[in-house]
This record gives sequence, C-alpha cells and structure tokens, in this order.
Amino acid sequence: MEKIHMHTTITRRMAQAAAAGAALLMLGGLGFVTAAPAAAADKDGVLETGELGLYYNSNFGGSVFDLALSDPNFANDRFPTSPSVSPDNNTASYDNRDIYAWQLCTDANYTGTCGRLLSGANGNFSDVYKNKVTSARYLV
Ligand SMILES: [Ca+2]
Ligand SMILES: [Ca+2]
Repeated sequence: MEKIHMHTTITRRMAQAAAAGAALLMLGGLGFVTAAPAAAADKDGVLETGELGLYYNSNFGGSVFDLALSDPNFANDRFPTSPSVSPDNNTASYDNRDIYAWQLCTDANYTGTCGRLLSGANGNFSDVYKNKVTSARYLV
C-alpha cells in the first residue's frame, strides 16, 4: 500500500517537474534543468503549491488538511496541527493551490454528492459540502 502511495507521489511530482522544466527552458534556454521544484509535503499542516487545502473553519481559519494526493476516506485522518480532530465531515473552507482540479465528495471512495474545484478556486463551502466532505481526488 505504501509503495503504491509512494509511486503515485513520485509519478505525479515527476510530471510537475517536467512541466516546470519546460517552462524554464522556454524562458531562458538554459539547457538541461536538474533542479526539481520544491515538492509539496502531503498532510504536514502547511498548504503549499501543488496541494488542496481544506480548512476546519470558514474563511481559511483554523487547522488545514493539506492534500497533495487523492484520499478516498478522511475518516482515518487527523488535522496535522490538531491531532485530536478528524477532517472527516469537518471542513468549512477550501483553497485549491494545485495545478489540477479536485473532485470532492460527501461519502467515501468518491461517492455521494460530488463537486469540482478548479485550480486556484478558494472560498467557503456551500451548505451542501460544509462539514460533509469525506473524500477528495485530483483530476488529471
Ligand atoms: Ca503541505
Ligand atoms: Ca484517508
């Protein structure tokens, strides 16, 4: 399970590094770029580029559940900075800092009522999703 998880991370990060490298080449023509961009650290309590952030409170308040990878069920997770609190059915605002859109759903395994957050979308959840999101996956 962990190997699959790691593989997914590496594959996705390689794709992002390739895209960043291509952009650099277009800008400067500097040749082969060896430096990879800083990788987002999944579920470390800090929302970084390449992640979806789900906040405990409205208006991006309180602890953030920061996802770089899809998660089919939040029930086995905790807010990294509030380890006694689960993000399952317990988030009120969102900030998508990923280059991908994310699908959020009210039940596990991307079922129930689902909605899509485009890259760069942020705000407070509507009543349909507020304190109801249980799974999320990025869409390539
Ligand atoms: Ca992070
Ligand atoms: Ca989980």
